[in-house]
Amino acid sequence: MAARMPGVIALFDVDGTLTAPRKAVTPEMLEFMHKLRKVVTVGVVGGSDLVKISEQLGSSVITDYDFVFSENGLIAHKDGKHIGSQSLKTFLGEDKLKEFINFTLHYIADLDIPIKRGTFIEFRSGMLNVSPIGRNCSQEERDEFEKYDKIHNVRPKMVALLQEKFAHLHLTFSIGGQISFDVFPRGWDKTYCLRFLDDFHEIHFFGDKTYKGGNDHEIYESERTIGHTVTSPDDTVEQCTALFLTGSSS
Ligand code: M1P
Repeated sequence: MAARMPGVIALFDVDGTLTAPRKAVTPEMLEFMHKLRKVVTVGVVGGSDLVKISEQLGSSVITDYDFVFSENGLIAHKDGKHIGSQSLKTFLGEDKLKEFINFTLHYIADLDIPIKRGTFIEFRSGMLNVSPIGRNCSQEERDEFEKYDKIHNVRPKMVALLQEKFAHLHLTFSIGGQISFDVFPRGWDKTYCLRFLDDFHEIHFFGDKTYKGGNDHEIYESERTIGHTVTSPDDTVEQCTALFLTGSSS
């Protein structure tokens, strides 16, 4: 570990960057990350909660990486230890939360889409995850919804309405995956995790949704990071090899 680049960290989004969306990491990518970690500090920052990140990156994820930021860093782990968490419940209070949840569930109840399953709102520590089809749909149903949404804009239309209706709550709505969107207070996007990285003068961030409106946009644009847009996990490996491993004996 002593040979690692001092003050430099490579920080990765999960879906579309280290794995295919909502799929498990490949053994090849795990091996690559292991190799990379020998030359540079490595962290991951995902919009998902720790349970889903562990399903994708493995049950030992919090010790496999130097930093693991779930829910954008609203839950933070360093060297396998919990170092911070944020609570949406404390921040908004029960009344505002209830107002938002009630309205959203009514909206979904009236929504005419081909199929609905269960778990329309997932209550996480620092955010709500809202899914018009319901989170416990199958992989096939999830893929179908994503296609349907691209044509009918179910999520963008819903987000536009909620943004207007709840403007007073100063919330951010982020469409980061296939079937849902995340809702959290302004500023609690992926830049939130940067507060845990004050020891690093060079923060390389890799993500696929770096465009405006994507859930990697704010951290990609941040003055504190050097942003890299990737098109797939293979592209992540290629870009990291060129940046960190070319010329390295590891
Ligand atoms: O990591 C991106 C997103 O992954 C999931 O999205 P979906 O289930 O819609 O594909 C969710 O965990 C979401 O919170 C997260 O931002």
